[in-house]
Amino acid sequence: MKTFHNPHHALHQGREEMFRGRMVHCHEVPARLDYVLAELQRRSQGGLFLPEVGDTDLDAAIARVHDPRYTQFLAGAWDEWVAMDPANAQRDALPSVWPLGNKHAFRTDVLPQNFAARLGLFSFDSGSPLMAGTWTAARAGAACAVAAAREVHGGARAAFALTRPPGHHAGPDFFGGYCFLNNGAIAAQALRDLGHAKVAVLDIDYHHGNGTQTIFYERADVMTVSIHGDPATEYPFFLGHANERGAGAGEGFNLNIPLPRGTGFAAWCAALDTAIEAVEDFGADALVVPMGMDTFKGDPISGFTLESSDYDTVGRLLAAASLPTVFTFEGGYAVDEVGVNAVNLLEAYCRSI
Ligand code: OKP
Ligand code: ZN
Repeated sequence: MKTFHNPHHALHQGREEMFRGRMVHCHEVPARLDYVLAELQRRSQGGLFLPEVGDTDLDAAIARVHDPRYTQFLAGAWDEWVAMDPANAQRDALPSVWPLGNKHAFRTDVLPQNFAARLGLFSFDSGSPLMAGTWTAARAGAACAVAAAREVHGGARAAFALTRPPGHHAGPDFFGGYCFLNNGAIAAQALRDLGHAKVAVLDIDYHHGNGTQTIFYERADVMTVSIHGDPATEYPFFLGHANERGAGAGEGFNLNIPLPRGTGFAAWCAALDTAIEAVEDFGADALVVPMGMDTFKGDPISGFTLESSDYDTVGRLLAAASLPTVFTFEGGYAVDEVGVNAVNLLEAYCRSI
């Protein structure tokens, strides 16, 4: 399958994230993508391409998923951060105040003039540093998602959007969890707009795909399924429970399969079977797989115990769903192994179609 990779990803390179009262080094580093790219090259897996998506088309595809108030904020955020204090040019922007969205405790309809306040309004954690190149990197990543969707629409069985920052925690108007633009959701919406009637998103990252769930929660044309660490103990904590089934027209079109920290491949695989069955029952004619490799046993911030060879099986099982499929690169923080694990999955997928 073709891989569309983001030539600007390294412009986004966070220094530190806030974790339990102190600043710690960022896990989401440029080397993650470089290792996947190197492994794809080493194993001659498919071809490597840069996304060729015009600016107008790209902005339109992003606007189908994200609120213009939010994307305008992101586009100008760095300049505003530096305007607050010229010394900020040497620091990443991190939010530190939030308007507890859904509790009527604070207003979110009035846009504050203060930049730090808007940084909080449009985010949900302090672990997602924003810097000079974040917007350029995230936007070029969304172009990879659009290019992959077009490739699949054009008849390819599958395509891979190899990009960072990741996407699945980003919602219509918020960033968080290292994510700014929701690449998987942008691919799913692009597939809808290209004429696919029913698109499923099957998120296999360790963390719940809260942004994607929120984007499609009230829709019947895009089903969202996520297998992840139980939010009772795992990030992002405030979404991802099994009783979230969708709402309104979307009722029944969201499926969460939370699994306890420590879950091994047998139980994870059973969850994947259930997830694929749900996608088939839905009658999807295209699939998007936000592909997080942080289910790996060596992942420093996650709690499942998959082995490198298990990703062969994952690729084979996903191929058996027999659907045109876009893969987007999400988490995976065991940097030395992330390339091998990702390419194991993709190569097994290709062998099985
Ligand atoms: C992004 B993706 C770790 C605290 C948790 C956020 C994790 C975001 C994961 N020190 N930080 O889903 O892989
Ligand atoms: Zn993750």
